Amino acid sequence: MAIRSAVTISLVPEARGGPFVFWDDLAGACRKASELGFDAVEIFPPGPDEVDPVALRTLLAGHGLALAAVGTGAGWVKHRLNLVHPESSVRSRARDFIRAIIDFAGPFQAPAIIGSMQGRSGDGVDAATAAGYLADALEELGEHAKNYGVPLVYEPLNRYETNMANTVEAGMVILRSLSTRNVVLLADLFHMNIEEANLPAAIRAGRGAIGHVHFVDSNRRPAGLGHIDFAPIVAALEEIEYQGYVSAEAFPYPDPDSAAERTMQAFRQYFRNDGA
Ligand SMILES: [Mn+2]
Repeated sequence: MAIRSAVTISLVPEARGGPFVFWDDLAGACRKASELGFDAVEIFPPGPDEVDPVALRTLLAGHGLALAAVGTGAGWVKHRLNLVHPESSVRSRARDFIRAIIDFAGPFQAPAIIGSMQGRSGDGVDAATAAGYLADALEELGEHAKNYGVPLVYEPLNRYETNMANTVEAGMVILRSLSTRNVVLLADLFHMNIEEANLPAAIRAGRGAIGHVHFVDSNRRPAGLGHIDFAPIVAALEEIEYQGYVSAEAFPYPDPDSAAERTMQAFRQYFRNDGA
């Protein structure tokens, strides 16, 4: 199994302005992704019940695409839910939302991603309490994902978006504290560019823990349109025998089709498995 390419599609109007390559039109985005040679799409849905799984299966099969992963961030963006909220009813609804996304994505052999739904400590929850809430949720949801033979993906974010885990190492500390072994990390090169001292070293240290990659440049534009030096990062991913997706979670800069094309150019340039 080689490293595979994916591209993001947002179906959440409230996320407009966010780092997603394609927007709103699932069928059109799948057609374009397939034309450009992507292996898969990563979907950011408004909720677990808002994409018809039968229609999605037909669409993916028709375009020869896999589902790389499904984001859960609409729970935060649309409903202001998160896993470390001071109110237990909100935490519980956050878990329900993510569990339902796992149930949607699982039959496609796709993992759910916890990014913004991790919330942050402060505002009524101290750091230790929040860490406990997050760990409990990862235990339960990670075990739930096992029902589908997929991991649960946890994403460290930069300091402006969370204080739960900002680096691969901080993410690994959380993973090591869990009894479930079914949670993996998302290495998002945009967040890492802000937080890591050395991106290739952080990836090498994440061997065995990194299960998904957001392939994006320093300014959150498509790979190649910022100042990240990708060659040593790709070498580190190959060195740790990373076998997941590199998924373009980037601004649709200068427009969605061009962003997808630039990403595919970069993918072909850097990853050996795509006929470059
Ligand atoms: Mn990301």
